[in-house]
Parts: sequence; structure tokens; C-alpha cells
Amino acid sequence: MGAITTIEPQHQQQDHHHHEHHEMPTSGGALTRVALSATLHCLTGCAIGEVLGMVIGTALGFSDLGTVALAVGLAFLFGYGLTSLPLLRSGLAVSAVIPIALASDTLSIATMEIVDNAIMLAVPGAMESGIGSLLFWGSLSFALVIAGAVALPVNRWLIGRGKGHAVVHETGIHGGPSPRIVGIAAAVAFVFGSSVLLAELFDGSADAGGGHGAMAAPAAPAHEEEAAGGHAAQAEAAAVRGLSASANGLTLVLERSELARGVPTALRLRIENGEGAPVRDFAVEHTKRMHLIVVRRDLTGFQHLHPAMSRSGTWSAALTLPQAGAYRVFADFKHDGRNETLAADVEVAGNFDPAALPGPAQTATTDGGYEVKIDAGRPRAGRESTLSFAVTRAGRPVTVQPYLGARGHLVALRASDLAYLHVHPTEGAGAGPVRFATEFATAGRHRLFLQFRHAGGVQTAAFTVAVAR
Ligand SMILES: [Cu+2]
Repeated sequence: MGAITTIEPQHQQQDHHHHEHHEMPTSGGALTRVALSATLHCLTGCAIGEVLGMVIGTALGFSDLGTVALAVGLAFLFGYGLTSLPLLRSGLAVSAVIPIALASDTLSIATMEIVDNAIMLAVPGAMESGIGSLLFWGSLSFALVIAGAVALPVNRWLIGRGKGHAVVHETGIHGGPSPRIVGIAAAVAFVFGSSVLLAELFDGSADAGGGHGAMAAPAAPAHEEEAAGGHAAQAEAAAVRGLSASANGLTLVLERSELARGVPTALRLRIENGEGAPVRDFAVEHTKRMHLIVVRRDLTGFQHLHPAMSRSGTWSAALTLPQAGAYRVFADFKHDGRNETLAADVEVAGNFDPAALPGPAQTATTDGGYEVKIDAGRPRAGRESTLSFAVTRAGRPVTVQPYLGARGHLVALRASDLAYLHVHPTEGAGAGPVRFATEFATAGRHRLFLQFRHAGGVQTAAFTVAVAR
């Protein structure tokens, strides 16, 4: 924040703006103090709006652009609001308050919003890591403090010319938060934010799931297949997962292996380490720390759930299984820098009527009436395959909304044993077909479950793909 003193204020008096009992300093340390107080005041409203916008936008899975737009809108709303409320409360008419708020805050809020949103977009994974992660809150804290620091010379310059917050000052009405308290909060936010970002930097991982993992785990082996694609992904993809309840020293423990048919039940599970203690530090992957895939052994009844973890490390999700049969429960998560998929079965008693696997088809229709056309090329065992999905509704192309930090989510299971394949999206935002890459380890039939979001709802389309030798 040292740059503030380098800007020289204009020393000319602005008599027509000058009031005798609220003389504004036009230079030096006194001007800086007024500018600092005004900036902290403005930053409060801005921060409330920005944080609210970021939380709502990321929680609802908005695109980065949508989240930023919401945050900017709310920042202006709260910024103007915080200036206007004390004036309105003191009896000033709305028609008098609006021009004052506009003159006082517009440039200041605009500066802050450009800076803090640019920082949020620039920090890798900050927007995707979600409100449960340290990386998200660290980046946001850091971004807001830097935004305030950049706005300070802007406000100082404006006030020195009798503009900006000087206009509010002229009314003689002072309200809003104490600059001292906001100043202390900003200092704390700066220390917290820069610590998180420094830790992220030293961890050396550009992993979108920073959060807890990045702080707690000593530099884990980098498995950045999400970002790197290509070669790193191929080695990883060749290994099928989800065939075992235990792998790499971790064990999936389901609290119960039998569920009642058609009754909403809390499916509870934990991941235990080698000592039998529950694991609690999971990294964010695809915006969540735990993905549960539930599917009946005959590859029907697909469900994708996001459970919540208790302090003790027990994950819980509401699950209803309407049909009898044996179901595979896959726990897909990232721990110590590694992607893991552990799986175990639950049974639902009753008459089991297994469904035959549908043959390969080019199109599938979702429950919501969306038509999805698959282009899988000619997939061969041991080769990287690109899978492309075009979504239409009533014959018109549909541009899908972001879902779990990508344009869609794909689960690929080997039909013979429900082996769980690693699949990764191959491109970010935009229109056109949704694309993924995977490597089918072996020949044979596979069942693919594509999930995408549109009009606020999540749709699932299932396909059978025959992989050649
Ligand atoms: Cu998920």
C-alpha cells in the first residue's frame, strides 16, 4: 500500500464545492487519512456484495462469468446501500441521496470490482474450489484487500478534487462501519489470504482442489491429469479402479450393507486409513470432496450423490433405492494428491428382475426429454478415446450449463465387472458437443453415464459402447 503517497493532489481550491464546517483536506497526510477512511467504508459494502455473489454463484454452479456478474451487481448494490442508508435515515430525500451515492462510490466500487474479480479469475482453481475450501476464502480475502489498496489512491485523487467521497462528507452526515474495525479486519484478511496463497504456491500443485489438502499435506506426488491431460492421464487411465473396497492403504467402510426397498435412507460411510482411523482431509475434485456413484449390478438405477461429512469423518447422503437387487456404491475422491475410487455393495431385498444391457446406440433420451447423440469414434482397448456428446431438445441444439466445474460429468463402467474408468473433460467453456477423453483398458461393452445441466436441472443420458480389441 506504499504507492499511495506518489500521487500528487491538485492544490486548487474548488470554492463552489466548499463548505465552511466540513473543510476537506486537499493534500498530505490528512487527505490520505480521509481517503483511507472513505476507502474502508466503500470496501465494506463492496466486500459484502462480492462475498455474497461469489458464495451464491459458486454454490449454484454458475459459470465464472455468471458468478462475477452476480458479485459485481451485489457489490454495487451494497456499496451504494451502505452510503445511502445513513443519509436516508437522517431524513434526506431519495432524490437527493441517489446522486450523492453515485458520485461518491461509482469509481471506487468499479475499481475494486475490476481488481478483485481479476484476482479471483487469475488464481488457478479459486473459483472452482468452492466455498468449503481454504483456497476460495484465501483468494477472496486477498483479492478484496488488494482491491481496497488499488482504490485508495483513486479515492484520494477524487477527494482532493472535491469529488468522490467528499460529496458525502459535505452533507455532514457520517454513518456506516467504523474505519478502525474495517481496517483491522482488512489487515487480518490480508495476512490470512496471503498465507493461503503462499502455501498454495509452495505446495507447487496447480491442483484445482487446493483447499485443505494443500495446507495439510506435505507436497504429495502430483497427479495433475485434470490439467495436464495427454501423457500423465494415459498412465493413470490404464489402471481401472472401483473393483475393490481397499486400495493404497485406504478402505471404504459402509455402515450397513442392506437397505430397505423404496425407503429414503441415510447411506453412511467412511474412508479409513491403515490404522482404521477415519480420513477427513479430502481435496476438492470436480468442485466436491466426495462423489458417490450408485448403480445396480445390471447397470440400471444410476445415481450420483454428494454426501456431507461430519466432524468425525462419516459421510452421509440420502438415498432411495426403488428396486430390489445388488447395488455397487463407488466412492470417488482425492486424498494426498491421488484420485481414488473405492467400491462396495449394498443389497435391497425383494424380487430381483435383472435388465439386459441395451445394445450400442447413437442416441439416448434423458428423463427431461433431452436427446443426446454420442460420437465415440471406434474405441479400441489400450488407446485413448475421445467421446463427444451433442445435446438437443425438440430438434434444437442445447448449450449446457457448467456442472461440477466442467461442461458435463461422465462415468464409464465396464459392463462385465463394473470397473470404474478414469474419464476427464477435454475442454472448458463454450458451445458445441461436450467432450471427454478416456482409455478403455480392455475390449468389451461399457456403459457410459453422461450428466449435464440445463435450465437448472441435471440430466442423465446412458449409452452402451462396444470397445474393440
Ligand atoms: Cu459428484
